[in-house]
Amino acid sequence: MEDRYDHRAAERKWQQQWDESAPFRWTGDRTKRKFYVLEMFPYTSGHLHIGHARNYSMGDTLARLRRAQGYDVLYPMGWDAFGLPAENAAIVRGLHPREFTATARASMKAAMNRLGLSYDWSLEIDTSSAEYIQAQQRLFIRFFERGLVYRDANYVNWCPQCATVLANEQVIAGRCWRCETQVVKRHVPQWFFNIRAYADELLDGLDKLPDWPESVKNIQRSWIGRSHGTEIRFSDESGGTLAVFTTRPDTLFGCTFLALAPEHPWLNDRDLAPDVRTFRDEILLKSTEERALEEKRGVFTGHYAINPINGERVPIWVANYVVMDYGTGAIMAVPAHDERDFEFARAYGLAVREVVRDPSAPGDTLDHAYEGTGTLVNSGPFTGTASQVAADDISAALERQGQGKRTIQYRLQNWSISRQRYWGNPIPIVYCSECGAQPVPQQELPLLLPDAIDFKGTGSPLSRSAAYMTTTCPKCGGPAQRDPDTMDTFVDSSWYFLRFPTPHAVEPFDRETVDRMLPVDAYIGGIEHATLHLMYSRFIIKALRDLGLLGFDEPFVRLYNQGMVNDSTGRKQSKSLGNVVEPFEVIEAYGADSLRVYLLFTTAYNLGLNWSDTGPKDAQSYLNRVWRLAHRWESALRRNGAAVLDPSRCASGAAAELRTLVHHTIRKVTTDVERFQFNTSIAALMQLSNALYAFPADGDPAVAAGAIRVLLRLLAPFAPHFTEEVWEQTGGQGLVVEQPWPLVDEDALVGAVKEIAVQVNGRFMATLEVGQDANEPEIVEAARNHATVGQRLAGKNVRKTIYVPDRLINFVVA
Ligand code: ANZ
Ligand code: ZN
Repeated sequence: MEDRYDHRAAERKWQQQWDESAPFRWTGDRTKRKFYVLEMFPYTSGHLHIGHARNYSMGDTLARLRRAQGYDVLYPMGWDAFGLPAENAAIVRGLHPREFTATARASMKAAMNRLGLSYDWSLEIDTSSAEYIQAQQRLFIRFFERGLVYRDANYVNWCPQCATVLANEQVIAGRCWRCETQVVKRHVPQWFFNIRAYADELLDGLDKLPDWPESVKNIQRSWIGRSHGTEIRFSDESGGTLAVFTTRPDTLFGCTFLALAPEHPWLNDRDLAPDVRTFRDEILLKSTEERALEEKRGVFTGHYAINPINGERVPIWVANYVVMDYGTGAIMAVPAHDERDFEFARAYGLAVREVVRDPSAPGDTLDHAYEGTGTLVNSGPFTGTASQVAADDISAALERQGQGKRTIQYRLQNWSISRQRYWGNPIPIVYCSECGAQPVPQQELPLLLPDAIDFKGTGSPLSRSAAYMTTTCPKCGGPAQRDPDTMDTFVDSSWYFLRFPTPHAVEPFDRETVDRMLPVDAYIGGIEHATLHLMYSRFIIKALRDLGLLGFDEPFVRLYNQGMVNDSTGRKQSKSLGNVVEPFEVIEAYGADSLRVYLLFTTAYNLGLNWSDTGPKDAQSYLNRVWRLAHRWESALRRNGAAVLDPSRCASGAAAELRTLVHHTIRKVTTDVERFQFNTSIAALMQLSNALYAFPADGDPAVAAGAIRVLLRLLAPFAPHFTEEVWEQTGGQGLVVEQPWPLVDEDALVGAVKEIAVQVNGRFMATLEVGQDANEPEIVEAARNHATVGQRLAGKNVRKTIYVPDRLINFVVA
């Protein structure tokens, strides 16, 4: 064996070999248990950054473990290729987006290969390919036929810089998620996915995802924003009606005015005084966020409505704090009990009438709104009733009169998917003046983008291509126009994980295969996708299930949000700060395996990692230590080619101790990788390496060799090139990846210790070392006697003790 490990030569050699022999092919072997590992596929930006490297190292390590354990592993990669990066590059550099995408894809793929990632590249997909376009258009048409996608003219979020519509999820603090330009409202015809039809299931389904981070589930919960209340119909003087949504029907007698959002359609049907029109037009230009930052402003429309509970006449105002996309876009204002209404009423001298008495401050002079509950006052027949009871009684009374109904409101809006951009999947719909919107016939799919396009001007670039736009109606054969828009790229990413098993099929996916391979067992990606991608994907799966196209409810059973890789001082990496670490340079200097080990060893996967320039070097030193170990025992290794340790040679002394540690390490690495605790698995491997260094020089060489082989096998998912090279240079049998995963021999652990995590009320308190054969009562006893735990439990009543064998013990105290 050579004296030193040459990472450049070894990595080149093994990558080439993997390329040729394709050992990572998904077999689809139905006799095995399936396992689907997936990282959120990247935009084809052209740059693979160090955060990607960390993310993909995690998925790869898990995929390698699962394969070795005998699972049928699906671990694919693809490209979220449509979208603005390519289109903007095209505009700025005069490149066609297709050329930009092809180059970007090639360089990112090369970088992935240099990291040694074990994707099955035969399953690669590209959302901008004709195959994918075709498949998605088929899906779109199925949704269209079932009314799950519909067209409507609506006020939408508009980014003046990107000249496109944005979904609510793409507006961050009032700004475009991409270019940070202030978003405004525009009235445009749009296609919408009816995601609201699934609001309840999307919300309630979160409770059935125990292996999702609580933070993501909470973001989704508040994004869906389910609210129980009453819709109350006020009539206006011209015989029309105005419905308001309130969560406090008990305050109806305190309503002193109505307020409408500037977008409210009621305003379209009236003659408005000039000052009303001016105010309205001014506010319409502002984003919701901008409006919220302003002081509360409004204007009286000159019209009145009738309060259905007492016949009172109340003025109708337009106000900047009422938003169109919640409830009905109109509110009954109750200044005495709503802080916003109070502020508004004070500013314009509108009446404030107390109807709920604050039990803690009777006789209050109303210098603020009281938003709590209490006993009703000034409320006709309901006076003296408790507010919760009154809420029910008033709603019931309104329902009897046909002037109200109890409803549920959601913050979640339907998903607008029309984008006035070129580089996206064309919407396969044709407009005929006779027949209306008609889907493009199946045999004409895919509807592809025209190659030649004019990016100058506003609106959709496709609308300027006469050759593209002009067509005939599939129904009557008359002249017709195409839809000038393309689909939001989040449509592409909302179902791509169904496509991998059959990347070239005509049908979007194969039901039998996806029913077997999905849900994804481990999905890895950033928390920034909590509301966009992760909500859309859940919706699409539920909709496809209801269309009878697949048979499961959720796309991803386990979700892992990896932490960010920051610079050494904890700042976010950015071009402008000049602190970006290039994976290529690190790989060149220290090797891909050193980078992988460093990225996984340094901290827990979900924590931020502050880059350290010496980190990859330290990881390299560790690998070199393992190399020297193999060098020292080379001749023994040559006689012992497999990862097995013969128990009959380990009866006592150093050999017995080493055998115990080996099996302890197998267990630790196996369970820790399964739980995404890569850092502690690597720590265990280091510990085993140290023990091997301490193994006596005159000890049994067969024992040392067997232990080193196990070490190499366990290290292989983290450092795949390195371990193959050691294996080969020491005459190992076959390839490391072909070796089965070592099994724990429980006999070896008798007398050894195992680690149990101790929690109190679910909070980690201590790690307990107990004998391998300790039973539950002994462990409970030991945990109670642990200093920290004992202190925490002192004088407390333990209501429940939860024991998860070999893992943890949790005391629930009052
Ligand atoms: C009268 C009232 C009286 C209200 C009171 C509150 C307190 P959540 O909990 O978020 O569902 N509201 C309804 N639609 C609105 C819109 N489009 N724009 C701005 N505000 C709107 O909030 C529901 C409450 O928010 C509703 O109940 C309504 O004000 C307001 F003492 O109605 B309430
Ligand atoms: Zn027609």
